[in-house]
Amino acid sequence: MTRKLWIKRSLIFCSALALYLIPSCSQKQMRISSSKQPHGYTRTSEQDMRWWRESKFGLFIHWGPVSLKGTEIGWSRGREVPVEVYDNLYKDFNPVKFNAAQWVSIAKASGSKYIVITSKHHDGFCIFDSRYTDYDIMSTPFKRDVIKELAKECKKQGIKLCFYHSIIDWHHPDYLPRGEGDNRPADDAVFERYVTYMKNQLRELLTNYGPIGILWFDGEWDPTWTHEQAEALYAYVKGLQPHIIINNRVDKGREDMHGTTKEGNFVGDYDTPEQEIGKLNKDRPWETCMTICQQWAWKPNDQLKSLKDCIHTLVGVAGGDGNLLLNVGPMPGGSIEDRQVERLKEMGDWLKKYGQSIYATRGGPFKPGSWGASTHRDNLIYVHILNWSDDTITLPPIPNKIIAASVLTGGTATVKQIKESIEISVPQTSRRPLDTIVVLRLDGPAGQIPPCDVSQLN
Ligand code: H79
Repeated sequence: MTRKLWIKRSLIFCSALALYLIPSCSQKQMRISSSKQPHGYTRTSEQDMRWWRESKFGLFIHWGPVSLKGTEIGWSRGREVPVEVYDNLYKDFNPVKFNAAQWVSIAKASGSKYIVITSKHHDGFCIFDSRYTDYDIMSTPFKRDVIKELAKECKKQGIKLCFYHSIIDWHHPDYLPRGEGDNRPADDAVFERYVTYMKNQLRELLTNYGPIGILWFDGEWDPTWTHEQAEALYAYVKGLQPHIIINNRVDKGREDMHGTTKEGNFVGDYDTPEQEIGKLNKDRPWETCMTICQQWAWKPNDQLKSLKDCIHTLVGVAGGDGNLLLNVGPMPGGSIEDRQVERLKEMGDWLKKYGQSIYATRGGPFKPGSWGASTHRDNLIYVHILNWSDDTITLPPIPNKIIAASVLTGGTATVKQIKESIEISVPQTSRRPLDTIVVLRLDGPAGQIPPCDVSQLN
């Protein structure tokens, strides 16, 4: 056992004791901030979800020693990269160009309001200083706690820091089942011991870096992870940070990559469609996570999405009442590719001009489709027209009267409201290649209008 691990292990006992002694205090806080559910766990209150709901746009960051190989984080272990090679990459991980201030500035310039970074992916590598393992950033030649530096900068620049934390951990000797190509015997592995390890690390993450916005769990699908463990984990995390938001991947209710949660008493505050835009849903909060290229972790010459793709995704997501968590994978040297930074900046520039039609809006009432999407706030509906097949777009009727109309993206529009429909015509010169946004002012709140289908003839 290394000296560091010895010190780490001897500290486990003290922390465990401290944890045993404080629950009454944390439970008290929990009751104030969250509503108690019949099954003894808590859900995050609407008030605590509000900052995230209104943010609409976050930056996802997948990073680790695997960037040295340019293959996928976690998944390439035992596939493209042999296990022994993968598990030793950290010894060469020295991202000297890492600059927390720069990363946070990039996030801010993109218009995102929160950052979710992989504190640990399925491969088990910890990008933070953990006393419970030597497989962490402090054992690399870099020896700097990336999370600590980011936390400081996020606080300084006013952006929420959040963690992606994988329940799957193919590196930990007690995690079961073993990952692909991993031939270590499993006879001595005790899964419960792994759960304790994970909880200890979550306590580090939730006590050493200030307030954390979201815990974004993943890798909940192995049969070793159960609903009972999920309930306990949810309550544990809430006990440490009562205001934190926790995604649905903490529990077993997720329905494949659509990320919706099936009927049942599952814990988790929001749904998580992956690499696809979620369907309009105003009852259950959701967030699409999507890569800016193809791979989550950095890959040389990966295919970058166009600005149009990115904006259409953001608009489609907002129009469905969701959030967008757009992912970048920094390079092994510690910087983010210039072309990705440029794309993010372009999104930020667009949001600076038209962000009022995205931030703090809700989705609908006109359901998103190939024509575009709509968002609303108070008495305003923002009609985002993304594709034109005709001079006029026909929307279904609404109970409210339209008392004024304008084009946020500049130019003119003619809006005709009749009993059967709303007809919007925008001349060629007023149409914009990314998104033409027509603002309808109603005689009452748009939030009360039930979602309605837009004919696909548009
Ligand atoms: O962190 C990102 C992904 O690494 C993680 N979730 C997002 C947020 C994720 N974990 N699992 N999955 C996504 C599903 C992965 C399926 C696949 Fe595969 C991985 C398809 C291709 C690579 C498994 C391995 C199936 C084929 C090869």
